[in-house]
Formats: sequence, C-alpha cells, structure tokens
Amino acid sequence: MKTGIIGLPQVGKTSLFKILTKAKLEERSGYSNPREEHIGVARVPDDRLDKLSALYSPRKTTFAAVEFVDVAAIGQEALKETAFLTSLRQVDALIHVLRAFDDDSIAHVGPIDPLRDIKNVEFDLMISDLTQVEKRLERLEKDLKKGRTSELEREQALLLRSKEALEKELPLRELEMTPEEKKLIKGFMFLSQKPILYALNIGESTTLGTDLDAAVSLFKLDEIAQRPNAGATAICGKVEAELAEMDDEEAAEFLGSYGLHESGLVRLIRKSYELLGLISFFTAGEDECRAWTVPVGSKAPQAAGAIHSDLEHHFIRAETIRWDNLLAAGSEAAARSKGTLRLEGKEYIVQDGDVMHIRHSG
Ligand SMILES: Nc1nc2c(ncn2[C@@H]2O[C@H](COP(=O)(O)OP(=O)(O)OP(=O)(O)O)[C@@H](O)[C@H]2O)c(=O)[nH]1
Ligand SMILES: [Mg+2]
Repeated sequence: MKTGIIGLPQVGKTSLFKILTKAKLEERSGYSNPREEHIGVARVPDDRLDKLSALYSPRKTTFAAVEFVDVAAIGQEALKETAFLTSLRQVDALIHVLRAFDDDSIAHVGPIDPLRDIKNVEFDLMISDLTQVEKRLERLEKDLKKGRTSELEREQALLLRSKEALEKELPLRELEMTPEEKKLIKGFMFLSQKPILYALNIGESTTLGTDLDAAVSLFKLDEIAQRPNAGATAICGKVEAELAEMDDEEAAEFLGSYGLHESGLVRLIRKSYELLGLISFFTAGEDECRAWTVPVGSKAPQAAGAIHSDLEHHFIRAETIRWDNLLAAGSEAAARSKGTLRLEGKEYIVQDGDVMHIRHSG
C-alpha cells in the first residue's frame, strides 16, 4: 500500500509527509534535487489495538503501516518528466494537499480557492493520461491491422471509452468498469484513475475543532468528495507539526486547548483506509498484538494469507471475536464460555475489528 502526496507548489506536502511519517528529512542545501521524492512509512494509529495491548501486555505491539511518497509539486512540466511520472504512477492512491491557510509570506497561484486548485491539478493528471491513451490507441490500430484478436478489440473499446471520458474532463476514477476491464487497464497505472483524498490544509485558530469539521463544506468540497473513489478531509499542518514533537500527555492537553480530541492525522489515515476499501483485523497474544490490513470483503483464508501464505494454504478455521467483545469478556477463556468467541470457516467474511486466531494444519 503506497499513497502519493500531491499538490501545487508550497501547499504543505512535505510538511504533511513529515508529520505522517515522523521523518526527519535531511536538509541538503545547495545540491538538492527539487524533484527528489521522499518515501516513508506511517504507523496507522488504532486505539482498539492500544486497548488489546493493554489487556495482553505483549512483548511487542505492531500497528498497521501505510507507505507515503512525497513527490514534487505537480504541473505540466513535472508531468513530462519520466522519473516524476514513474514514481507517481506506482502509487495506489493519492492525497491531494490543498492550500486553505492564509499566509502572505508563502506564495500561491492566487486567492485561496481549493476547488480551483483541484480542477487545475486534476486537469494535469487527465492530460497525462490522455497522452498515454492516444499513444496506445495509435499502436493498437497498427496491431489490429496486422491481425484482429478479441483481446485487442476489447482493449481498444475500453481505451476509446476512456478517451471520451477524459475529453469531457471526467477523471478515469469516475468511469464505471467491470472487474475484467479494471484488470485490462491496470497496467497503464493511469493517474486520474487512482482513488483520491482531498486534504485541506487549513489555518490555525482557537476554534480549530469546529473549523476542521466545517472545512469541507466551507471550501465547497462536498460535491466533489461524493464522487466515485474520492473523499475529503481537513488538517491543520501547523498544529500537527507541533503535536508530532510532543509526548502523549502533552499532546492530549494541547489538543484540548484547540477543542480537539484527536489528531487530524488519525482522521486522515482512517479516511484513506475507507477510500481504499481497507479494514483491519487483529491477532492478539502474549507475544505480540498486531493489526493487519485486508480489503473489505476478504474471506478468512485470505486474511490468514496476509499473515503468512502457509496459513492460507493450510487454513482450517479461525477463532474469531470482535475486539470490544473480547475486552468486555476480559480474556479469551471467558469469551469462550460466554459464547462470544466463534469458530469461523473458509467462507467467513472478515469484519473490521475482528480478533482472529487462525487454526491450521501446516
Ligand atoms: N501558515 C502555515 N504555513 C504552512 C502550513 N503548512 C506548511 N506551511 C509552510 O508552507 C511552506 C511550504 O511547505 P512545504 O511543506 O514545504 O510545502 P510543499 O508543498 O512540500 O512545497 P514544494 O515541495 O516546494 O512544492 C513552508 O514554509 C511551511 O512552513 C500551515 O498549515 N500553515
Ligand atoms: Mg515539498
């Protein structure tokens, strides 16, 4: 799982990357390459896992992780560079950081207008895809002249449909596709097809709690956030950066002073999970308590496979209980006698927050 952080120049991409991944980037003044990308891993905060961990006191607690890539500012120029395009195409999803904070000392393309910025960046992504579609269509036409196969014809039809959408300025993430079509088009790694989370970077204020909740509507992103494979959230980069430097107790107090009860990052990461159709299940024991990530709708053996491929092949059953039921019972033994610990088979669809013990024959 890799998420690319994109946006116009100087909107706070690198700041967000640093606070997400707690990375201390080297300042290499003088010879730094502005197009150089940063890659880092963010721990997915999860208070359910914190609580399970408190119950088991394991030697190790392992949170789920998401990889973030901070690419350089987007623009027609950048999108023509192979290295930039390649790294951007590799990601599974995008976070588009939008300038929504006032600061006269930091230049921006014009007055604060996130919707306009979205349209501009989206346009650049679509132009890049369109160029690629047209190139491939030309090639396909030649190949089809040499010999028609149904596979080439299907690809051509799909690309023509994609071209039509792009020409109407419709990003490919909004195009309806069958699973077969999705598979067919996957190799192109189209930029406008990637799920996208719009992240408004808003200014600091004493009413930050309510401001964050109101931001999506205030900046008129409600409609755009409702579109297929899109979502929107708000953060305050400045406050998050300060939070990142604090210990838990200090952070809680600091959040309180802004009328907040959680860091905006928690919400942002949760939103990106939602957008990507991902859920977490847990394994818990004295050795390790751990969160694992699987797509919504995964069956129990697939979840076992996320832990280890052997567990998938030799899967027999999964002892399953929802995390809060386990906490309420106080122990697995108590849950078993209460009947809240269930034995689930191969067809069981894993639910967000399940705690599982995989029984296997391997
Ligand atoms: N006032 C204010 N300034 C911010 C905020 N977030 C970032 N900045 C400032 O904006 C400037 C740009 O931040 P970066 O995080 O480097 O932005 P970027 O999008 O990575 O910039 P480029 O990579 O150059 O396109 C820096 O001076 C930051 O300190 C914010 O929430 N409020
Ligand atoms: Mg940057």
